Amino acid sequence: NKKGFIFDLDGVIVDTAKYHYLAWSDLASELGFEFTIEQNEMFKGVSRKRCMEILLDIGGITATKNQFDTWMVEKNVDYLKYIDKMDASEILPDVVRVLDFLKKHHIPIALGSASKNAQPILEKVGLLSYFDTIVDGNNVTKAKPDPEVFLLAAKQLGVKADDCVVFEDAVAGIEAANKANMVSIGIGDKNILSEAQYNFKDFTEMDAIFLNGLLAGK
Ligand code: G16
Ligand code: MG
Repeated sequence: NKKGFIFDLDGVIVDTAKYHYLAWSDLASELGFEFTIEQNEMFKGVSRKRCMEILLDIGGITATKNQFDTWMVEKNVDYLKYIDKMDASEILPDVVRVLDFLKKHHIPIALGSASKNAQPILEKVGLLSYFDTIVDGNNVTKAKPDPEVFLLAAKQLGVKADDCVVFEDAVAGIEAANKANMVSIGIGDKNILSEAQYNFKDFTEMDAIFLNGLLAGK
């Protein structure tokens, strides 16, 4: 069967979590409380709106609808300032090697991200042309761990869900991939991503034997 590969963005292709953190902590300090790097873990793979809700919870702040929206926009404007400075040097190790391997084998590739800034980030780092389709926070209604983002990506690639492989760094993303009946590959801490079918610290640990196995699989 024809295979399809789906990449998460933040934490898999680039480490934008650090920029999300800077923007959220800027907002928190403006609102008069501290947002820690440990708390930022909860925000990985989670939609902007949900992050805003959690942040206000942490600060014990009740916001009007207006304030909520204003602060969310403010955070994003701040975040985009960091994103604007990104270039190819921020691509995580061996991501390009894996993308090139898939291209060489004519495997369709999708992005499956919760971010609404996915396309400009891929452009910034020069990877946009690798992707046959981008499914991101602008195209889905249900956030991870709902499988919608990955199911839509499979559909747009013209590949059956069972024949898709997902690379993810967030617990919610692994759960979404498993629900979609896809091969789930955790990129990051294997203790945190224990529900993944396979675990790798990063792409440098993923050799051609493993990748060939995925192409031959099932
Ligand atoms: C990413 C990040 C999340 C972020 C979300 C929305 O998800 O991991 O921390 O809140 O996107 O991003 P934005 O504010 O740019 O729309 P993923 O799925 O790419 O890891
Ligand atoms: Mg991620």
